[in-house]
Amino acid sequence: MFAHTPLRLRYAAWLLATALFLMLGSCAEPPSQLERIQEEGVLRVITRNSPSTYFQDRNGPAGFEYELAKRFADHLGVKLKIETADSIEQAFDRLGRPGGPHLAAAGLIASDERGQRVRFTLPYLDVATQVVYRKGQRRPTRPEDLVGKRIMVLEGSHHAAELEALQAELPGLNFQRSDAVEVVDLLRMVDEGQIDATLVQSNELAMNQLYFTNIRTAFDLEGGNSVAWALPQGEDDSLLQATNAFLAKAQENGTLQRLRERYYGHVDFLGYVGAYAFARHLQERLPRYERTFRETAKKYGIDWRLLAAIGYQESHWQPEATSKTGVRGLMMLTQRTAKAMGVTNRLDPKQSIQGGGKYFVKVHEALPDSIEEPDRTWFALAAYNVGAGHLEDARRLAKAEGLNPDKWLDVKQMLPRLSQKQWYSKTRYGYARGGEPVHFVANIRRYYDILTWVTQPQMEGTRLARSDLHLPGITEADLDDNLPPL
Ligand code: BLG
Repeated sequence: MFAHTPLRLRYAAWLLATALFLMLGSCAEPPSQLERIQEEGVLRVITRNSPSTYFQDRNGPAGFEYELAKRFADHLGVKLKIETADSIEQAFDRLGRPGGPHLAAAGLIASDERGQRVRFTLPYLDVATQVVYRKGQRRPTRPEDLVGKRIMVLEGSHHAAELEALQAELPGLNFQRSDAVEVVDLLRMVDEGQIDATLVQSNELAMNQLYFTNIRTAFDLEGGNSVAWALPQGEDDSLLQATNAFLAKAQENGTLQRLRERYYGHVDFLGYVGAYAFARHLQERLPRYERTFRETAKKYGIDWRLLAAIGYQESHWQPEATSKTGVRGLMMLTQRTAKAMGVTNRLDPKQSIQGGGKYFVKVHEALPDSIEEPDRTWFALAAYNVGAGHLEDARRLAKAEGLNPDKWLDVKQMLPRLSQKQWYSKTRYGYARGGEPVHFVANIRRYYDILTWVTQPQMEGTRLARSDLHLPGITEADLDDNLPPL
């Protein structure tokens, strides 16, 4: 039909269309910040290089803030570009600059005061401010008890603001601010007695407790705090809305819960006493065996921290350990396994670690090819503990139930059946304490995570400096004494 329309008219129609298009184009809003980010394909996030935010672990970049930001970038379909700030102040400063980061994900407390400078997203973590002091000192129980103490906090931190607020009521209260230290330095200073107290966020304390044996919690300051991301001030709220929608979803679908559990769950897992015991064992025991763990792991091409985690689960790194069933040594070898691995003395820690490493690799290699990593590692751990035969029985039970015999999540549900007559009577290898490998694997995974965490490169200095300390007169028996309750 259009073909029969006179050319003049067609031309007029085209002109009209073009004019309309141009008009619409000139009236159209400029792209929003969110659209620009998506167009550019990069989300720039500023954070701090610290245990509770961003650090390198065995698989590359990690940290609560990093992982959450990475998920947000993935959600937007863009790349994540991380920059790190040397101080909290610097993070705030750079945030406002042209071409600066789009948001700060740096464990920031969303205080009213800071709310004047930045726009905070929905909170994603509730924390308390905890006052910590050195074990053996009189425990402060309320703000008044801090008068006359040597206290230091980070410059520009919310804790500095909290102390200033307290000063209004307690004029005798003094404290120092420093921008030359990190939270871990403050904790070390309390641990070593250079200062009497500091203030930390409960999540940061949870992560750092594993290094410091002398740190104790005095009390929590009143009123909880929320941690949130910060965006620069501005009219355009497209990014803020996208961020809040993302955070709300992460809360709803359990992502936030999983991240909290992964990064701050160590202390819940170990318990407070267990966390201090672990810190002591890390200082006093691990250095004696670390070289053997490293050398053995290197020989077999595995991560030394996995071997060390097996050793911690088996004996808490004690070479003379003996189980109720007569299995012995740091890596808890049965007599038969020890013999097969060429171990002549199970109580010799070096032999035990080498034999344990060799055995782990042997059972790992012997697993069916259909089992892939990381499950393959969990299966190998289970075989280390319960034997390959019983593990095979559990895999057969899984298959019969329509579950996947190559997935640890499925097979671990079947293992406990090996101790129930109705099930084990029909298996090839019969009865086994099937619940044990389930706990065994779960604990080792957790210890492996903890060890990865405490041996990450930027914390290595802390750990090594401390383990080099010569503590005269400390015996194994002292280490096993019940630790005093907090
Ligand atoms: C493991 C052996 C496996 C053996 C299984 O027992 O010992 N692993 C090692 O020696 C490293 O070789 O498998 S089999 O050879 O195929 O039969 C089954 O016999 C050791 C386990 C036993 C367990 N700890 C390493 O994980 C143990 O001591 N359990 C008892 C704990 S308690 O005393 O009741 O608390």
